[in-house]
Amino acid sequence: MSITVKSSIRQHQNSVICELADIIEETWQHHLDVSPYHLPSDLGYVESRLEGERLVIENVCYQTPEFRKLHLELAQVGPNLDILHCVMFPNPDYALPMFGCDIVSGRGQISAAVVDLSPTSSNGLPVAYTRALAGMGTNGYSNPRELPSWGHIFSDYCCFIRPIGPQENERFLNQVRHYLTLHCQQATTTSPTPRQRAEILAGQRNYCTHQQQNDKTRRILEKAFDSAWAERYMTTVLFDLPKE
Ligand code: 18B
Repeated sequence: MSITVKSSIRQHQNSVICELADIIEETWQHHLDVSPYHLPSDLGYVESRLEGERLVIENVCYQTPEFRKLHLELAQVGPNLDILHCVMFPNPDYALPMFGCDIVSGRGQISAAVVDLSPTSSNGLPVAYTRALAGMGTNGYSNPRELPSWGHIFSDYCCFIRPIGPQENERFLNQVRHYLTLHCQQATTTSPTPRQRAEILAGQRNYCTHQQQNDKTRRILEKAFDSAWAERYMTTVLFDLPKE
């Protein structure tokens, strides 16, 4: 299947976010056998008002044999705050880590750029990942940021930074491309291990319940809607727990 939809808020967003959205979709399309994934019908495109400013959310969702859900989300809060959010949720028959990425840009300056391949197994990341990610993380960036208390779910290769200038923006884009490509290549060459399903499910649940504790994300959604809506959105769209 070919992905041709270009979302309408994309052309108005921070250029690093636009570039990353293109990289993510191109990499998925090149490496994976994607088919549509249907979100609850009222949650694909969402619009609200946050303190008098417009909040627009656009979701792109797919599934593949190896991933129960691929989620790319672009959000814009008023004229000044742009957000990219992306998570790849493995099919629990596959012992794969969680790919996650978030960029938050305020008034044209990125304040937070995060990418990680986070383990779902108590043994940590598979060795093919640790080999390919050796030496990566926040190396080479001038402003690494401190992870919040729930951030122990991330791997040693987590990159959480405030990028400064075009060189660091470019470096971050290339790093995300590397993590994504590695992950897609690993996914399509990994055999399913249904006997490990319970452990993998527990690992995904642990990841999602900790991500749901991100108060900065929750606060934006609560202000634009209300706390019940924010809770539903965080637990059904952003970080839904896999069914048995
Ligand atoms: N997130 N982010 O996705 N978040 O979704 N994000 C922020 O400069 C949104 C993920 C992560 O310091 C901030 O401080 C909204 C994934 C971490 O306490 C804002 C949406 C990962 C932090 C938002 C969204 C992830 C963070 C503050 C839905 C990682 C730092 C920006 C569209 C894989 C948390 C700043 C802290 C921060 C908002 C990480 C405003 C609304 C997948 C670690």
